[in-house]
Amino acid sequence: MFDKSEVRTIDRAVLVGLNAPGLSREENADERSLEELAALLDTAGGTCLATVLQNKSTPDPRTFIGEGKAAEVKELVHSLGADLVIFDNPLSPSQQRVLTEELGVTVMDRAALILDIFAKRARTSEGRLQVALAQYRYLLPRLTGMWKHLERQEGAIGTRGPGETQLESDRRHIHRKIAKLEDELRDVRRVRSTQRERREKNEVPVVAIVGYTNAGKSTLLNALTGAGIPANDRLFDTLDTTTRTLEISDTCTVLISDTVGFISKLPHQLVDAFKATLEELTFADLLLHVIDASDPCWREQAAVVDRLIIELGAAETPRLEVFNKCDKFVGDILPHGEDMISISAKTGAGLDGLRQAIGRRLDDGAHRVELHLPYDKGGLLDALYREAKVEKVDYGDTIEVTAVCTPKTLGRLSDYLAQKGE
Ligand SMILES: Nc1nc2c(ncn2[C@@H]2O[C@H](COP(=O)(O)OP(=O)(O)OP(=O)(O)O)[C@@H](O)[C@H]2O)c(=O)[nH]1
Ligand SMILES: [Mg+2]
Repeated sequence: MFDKSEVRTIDRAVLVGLNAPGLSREENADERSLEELAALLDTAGGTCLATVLQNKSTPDPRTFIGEGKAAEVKELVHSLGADLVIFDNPLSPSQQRVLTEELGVTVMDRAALILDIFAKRARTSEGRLQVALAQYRYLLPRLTGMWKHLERQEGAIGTRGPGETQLESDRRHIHRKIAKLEDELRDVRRVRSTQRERREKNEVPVVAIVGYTNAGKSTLLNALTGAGIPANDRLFDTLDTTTRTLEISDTCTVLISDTVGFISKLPHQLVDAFKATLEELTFADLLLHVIDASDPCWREQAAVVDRLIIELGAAETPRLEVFNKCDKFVGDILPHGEDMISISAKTGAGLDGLRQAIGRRLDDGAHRVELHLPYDKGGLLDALYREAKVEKVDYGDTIEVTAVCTPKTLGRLSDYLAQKGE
């Protein structure tokens, strides 16, 4: 069923947006958001033939853009030979149905296009599960419309005709599918939580890289760790989380993860379905919010990311704002201040500063020290194994231990210090 909704490589589309003061920022469209929609279409393999931006005080409940404008779009579709119309704003299932009928070609909204891109990009089984779940959730309220459309064609009016029966069984089928996918994702989550427990036990701090799509998250992880993740100039290049270790100093190592990118009007079905992946954010010790400083819309993009971080329950997590692509920045001064840092993941500029900034937030001031413990104080060695990272133990005249300790542990052992580390 989903194959049909996929954007095929030959798809030639007219993009339509409605700018209405009554709509919320997330629901509204303007020239910039239409440009972004064209980039999304390009990512999906389609071609943009024309864009139409309608200004109207409030959306039309039936046709969204109004009867007159709908007729104009129909005309345009016809003259350009388009086979698809994509709305930048979210359409209700009934508006989508009406518009499909009136325009005579497939009509979808931005959410459906994003779902399509995710479906194409998903590589791992987890990614596929998440996307399938989001697609079914998106489809469910739209089923009615699909069958009503058929009923009318077949002339079956009123009573529970074949279409309605089909609708019921389809709905049950999809509910079953959703339940099954949720089960499978729960299993994935269980694996994740064991991994997390292991990390917590090891007390390795976790850093999550978040940000708008195409901001340079994967490029940054590659630059810091040589992770070798593909980083292409297209939207939603990364859908799977990659985690690597990063040495901040010789006593501080962190785990750092690349995550899926955010975008304005990200379908909430996707956010829900990707919660397992995005949970990385909620248990991270530090978020690196990567912002493309060379994009004139970086403020809006950063605001979208901020809102999603709150929605995902990570509002309290400490955050560094990382202004990336400063090699391409054209303004006067880069944003600066506490918790802000400018870098270029591409040229490497500012990466040392970023490492230090991460270190300042996560390094608990641990030191590598050598301790000489008398044999009758063997209990201290047990304490060290519990509280510190013991690297080496030699049994000579005393128990000679090399360990990385926090200042607190060190305070109790200062009598036995042989020689201070760095
Ligand atoms: N000029 C410049 N380009 C950069 C920089 N960092 C990343 N890029 C480019 O920006 C594009 C996107 O980079 P990615 O690292 O894939 O971005 P991402 O945030 O991982 O994107 P998604 O995975 O799609 O969400 C690529 O073409 C990178 O080469 C930078 O510092 N300067
Ligand atoms: Mg990426």
